[in-house]
Amino acid sequence: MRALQTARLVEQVKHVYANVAPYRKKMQEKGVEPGDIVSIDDLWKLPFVNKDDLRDEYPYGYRAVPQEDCVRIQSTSGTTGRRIVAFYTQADIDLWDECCARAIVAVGGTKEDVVHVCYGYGLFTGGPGLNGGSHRVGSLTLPMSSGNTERQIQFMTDLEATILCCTPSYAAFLAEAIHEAGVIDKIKLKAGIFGAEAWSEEMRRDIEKNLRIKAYDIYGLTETSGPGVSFECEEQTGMHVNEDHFFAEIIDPDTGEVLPEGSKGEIVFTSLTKKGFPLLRYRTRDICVLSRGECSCGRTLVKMAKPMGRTDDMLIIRGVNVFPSQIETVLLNQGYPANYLIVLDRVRHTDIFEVQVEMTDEMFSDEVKFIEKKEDELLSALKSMLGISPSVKLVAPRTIARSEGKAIRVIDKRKI
Ligand code: DLL
Repeated sequence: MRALQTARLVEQVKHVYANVAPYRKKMQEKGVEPGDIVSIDDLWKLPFVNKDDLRDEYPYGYRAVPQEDCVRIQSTSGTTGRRIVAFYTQADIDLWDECCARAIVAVGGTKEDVVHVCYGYGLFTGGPGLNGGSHRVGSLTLPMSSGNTERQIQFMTDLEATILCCTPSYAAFLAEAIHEAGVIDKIKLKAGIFGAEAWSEEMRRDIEKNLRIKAYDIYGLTETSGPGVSFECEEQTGMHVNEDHFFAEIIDPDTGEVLPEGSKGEIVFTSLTKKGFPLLRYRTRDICVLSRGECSCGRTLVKMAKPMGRTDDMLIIRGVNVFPSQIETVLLNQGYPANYLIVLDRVRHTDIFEVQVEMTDEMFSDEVKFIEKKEDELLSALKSMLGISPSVKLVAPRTIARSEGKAIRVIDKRKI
């Protein structure tokens, strides 16, 4: 593995240096040249890349091949300035499919299976990633995308889906809907592959009990390709990293120093094989631990624990990445003051997302109809910015508590 990683890294550094001007500049500033990287052990010499670097170079700065060699983009949610667009060559899609196929095989998937994918399709990587993995395995793939729960249940029962792929919160919601519809005995699912957001062991137990399946975790991010960077096996004790494609390091988020195995810190990925959008030492902002013990499944790939939080202010709500600044942008555009509070909770495994917003003195009214109209307008603006709907509550001027220090914008009561 180390020999393979070394060979791939050496080639990848040459490719990035030759084709990604902003990264070449970073290397020059650090005084490191491609010739200095002769082994995977030299990785620490390379500069980091972070979300802001990618945003600053939106959209093409980190693309490393000509446009005619790219066949696809995927993107993170967010406003234009906050969006990240990842480019894929056909070979990049193939290796991404391969990584997701490994996740399906690890939960017992074969070509006999019917894989029901209700991650979103489109710019989000969840649907396309698991869809490609399922094709690669040769399973019958149901490209359901998200929403329309009644139709999901109908296809799941009629086509006898055996593997479910969606966010853990949607799995919990589906389980409830299936019980309410009284069709649990018609469900043939045996496993679920759930990721894109944090979920607890308690949530795993509930989903397993309610859907009568084994529930497995999967991790990834748009910047590295999407789901399939790491995946859980039958042991269910952390996710094996596909480290022949994505090399993982744990660093101290304050100093950038690489930490020894078993330490808690920020997980950083280097893409060893992708050519369209090959990021070296990408800082994910996810807090994590890596471990290299023996696994009963026989895989020797390093394992990462479930992410334990983030070092930035990004929230993941119902699987969707949300930055408080996006909400602030909408409020300012709509003429509201930037006095708001995001309140998050998790009730019966579903995220509750409320945005409380102060009205100005001029817009304040005690007429219920007027307030409801304003709330609806704000809701649709927030929905189009975020891609998910919060419940919007307009409150009287000066009722949101002011802080003496850093404003408290988020109250997250979810226990994950
Ligand atoms: O969420 C890719 C994905 C799709 C992963 C489907 C798994 C399944 P992004 O939208 O770019 O990509 O969000 C990436 O989501 O940095 C983590 O903070 C978080 N995340 C992803 N998977 C997990 C997980 C997709 N299993 C960000 N547990 C990452 C906890 C996760 N957090």
